[in-house]
Amino acid sequence: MSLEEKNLPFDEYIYNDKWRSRTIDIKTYWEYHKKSVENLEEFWASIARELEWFRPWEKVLDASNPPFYKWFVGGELNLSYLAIDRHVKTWRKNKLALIWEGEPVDQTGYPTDRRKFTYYDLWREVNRVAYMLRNNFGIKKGDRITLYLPMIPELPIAMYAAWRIGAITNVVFSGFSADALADRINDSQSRLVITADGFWRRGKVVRLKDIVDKALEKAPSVENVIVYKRLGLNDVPMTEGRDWFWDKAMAGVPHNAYVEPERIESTHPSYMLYTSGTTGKPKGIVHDTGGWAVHVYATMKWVFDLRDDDIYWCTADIGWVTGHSYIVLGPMLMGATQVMYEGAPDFPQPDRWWSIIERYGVTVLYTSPTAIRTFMRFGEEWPRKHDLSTLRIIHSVGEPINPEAWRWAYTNLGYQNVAFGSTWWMTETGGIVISHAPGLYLVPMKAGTNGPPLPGFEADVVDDNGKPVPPGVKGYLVLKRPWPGMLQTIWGDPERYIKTYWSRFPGMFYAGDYAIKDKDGYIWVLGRADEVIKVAGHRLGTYELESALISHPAVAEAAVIGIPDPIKGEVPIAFVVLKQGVAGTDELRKELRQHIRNTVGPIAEPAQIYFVTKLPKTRSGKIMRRLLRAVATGAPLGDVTTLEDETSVEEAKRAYEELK
Ligand code: 6R9
Repeated sequence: MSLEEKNLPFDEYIYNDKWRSRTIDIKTYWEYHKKSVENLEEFWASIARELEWFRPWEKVLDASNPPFYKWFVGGELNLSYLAIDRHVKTWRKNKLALIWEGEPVDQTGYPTDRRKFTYYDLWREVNRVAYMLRNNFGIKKGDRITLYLPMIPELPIAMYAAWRIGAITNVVFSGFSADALADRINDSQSRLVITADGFWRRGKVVRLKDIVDKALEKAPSVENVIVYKRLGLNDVPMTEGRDWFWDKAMAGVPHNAYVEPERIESTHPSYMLYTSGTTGKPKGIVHDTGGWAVHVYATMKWVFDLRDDDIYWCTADIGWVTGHSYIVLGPMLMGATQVMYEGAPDFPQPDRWWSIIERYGVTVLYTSPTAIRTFMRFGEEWPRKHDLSTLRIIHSVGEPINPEAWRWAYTNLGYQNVAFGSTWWMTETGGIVISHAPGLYLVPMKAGTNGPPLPGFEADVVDDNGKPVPPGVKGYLVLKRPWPGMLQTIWGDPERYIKTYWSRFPGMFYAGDYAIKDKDGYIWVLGRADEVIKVAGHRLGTYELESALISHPAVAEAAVIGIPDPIKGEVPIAFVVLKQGVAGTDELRKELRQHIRNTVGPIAEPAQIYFVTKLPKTRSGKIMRRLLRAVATGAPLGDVTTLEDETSVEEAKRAYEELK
């Protein structure tokens, strides 16, 4: 595929130098970039020195046992200290750190649930929670804690508290089901779960604790559950001796509790986060402490250019990596003021977000293409009702942004007067890798690109043999050097870490994405090259959906693929072979959808289910999902020489056409 085929605006440059950005041409940028990677260790060390270390590192990068790279070896630090204590010691002590707003509104549409925290407020809360975890629940360095919480301040507070004492957080997105939660608790062997009674979403109550109870039937490692009363539901089932409401859990914690931040080795894990890959169960991606902090801090400065007078808002959920790096850690490392919200973009009305931007004067917005496309559909009248002129930087993340969506947001949200980019990275990278950098040197923007790799990152696009492809030719995205925020391993499975990321192209990190490089060296990530799909920016593996379907008694076999969707980017569809004698009715379709919602989560519900009597397979029995994708998208079938039974494709076609 070439750039022209994708209809990308290859040569369209858009300059913008509002708000202090230094706009430079791409040649000058590459000179700067070259210096950063030639002197990689010194480059990263110079940034790391801007943070505060309890003990300096002895070695910036230990590359003696690749791909198990180690960063800032010998150094000691604490994320809770860097995010909070450090600011409390300065004039920022009483600066607003967090503005939170819940979903409920009064008759006039004004939010009724709002909480604001200064850095000092957070410091006091975090100390109390850390004290509770350590003294009341015996949590110590290295223990894993599973956090299954909605978007309420207690989620970041619990994370800082855990990191303060060296515990490893395992956050599970509150949209995942009981089974998905149980898998993640079991694999991480968590001793403690922190959750809430429930939360608001689009005017409905989501009962979270009920889901935890179901998960715990299958997760014996959990000794205690702490339940925050977000809603104050009075019928929450509590298991005696195991479950504690937050206020009870805090029993005996002094109001002015202080917990000395542990001196954590740079290489000690700070968090794990489960993510989907090509095959097998979701992998527990493990991140270190020091490298991650340095990577996130650098990108916070370069990409978001945060200053003390900024109001920053990242619309992601903390249950995904974007929320980890760019809500919980990043803005706090900078001593910034940020907004966090509970709810959905289109409730009570499609201007919820614009009203938030206007009411708090948001200056820097980090959001997703899927959200922008949703707003496009609602129309310009919604953003037009509000004054969004405070915005100076917008970035998107999670999937490729189509040029139309880019232009719409640039015009209707940014008034054609913002720096606006699409930041490429993934759970495994820990932080942004390819992006425009208005806080450093802004190169001309192009609608839909990711831009050049940031300084200190060597990204490239290669062919099947690992050779760089010429400009305009599609290939695989790789990273050619280790970087500070990189994953350390896969929890409990170092072999899989090597195999998944470092075996496809020896010596290079394989991202699993298709990409194109243009003649300026800008990278345009096109989408996944494997069985991962991005549904409204949420990363799912088709394998998880297939396993879920097969676990239903009516199903013999299943193949799931992602197909393009105008709003969500991609949606899953399923081809299902039923067991002998089972009739493929609409009733059963409904039941299977519900079954996926229960076993994976509502975000994974297939857009359509097609019943067939066989799946297209190779002679060796592998499902050829590529052919199913061709059937659903009308693309040419391509090479079918390995296909065992051609009628399987015909049948899939018929099933597809029938439900069109
Ligand atoms: C941060 C995050 C990673 C996958 C990644 C790629 C896609 C993310 C993108 C993008 C094009 C962007 N992706 N950002 N594609 N342009 N700006 O999303 O992490 O959930 O692990 O997903 O998302 O396909 O490989 P994660």
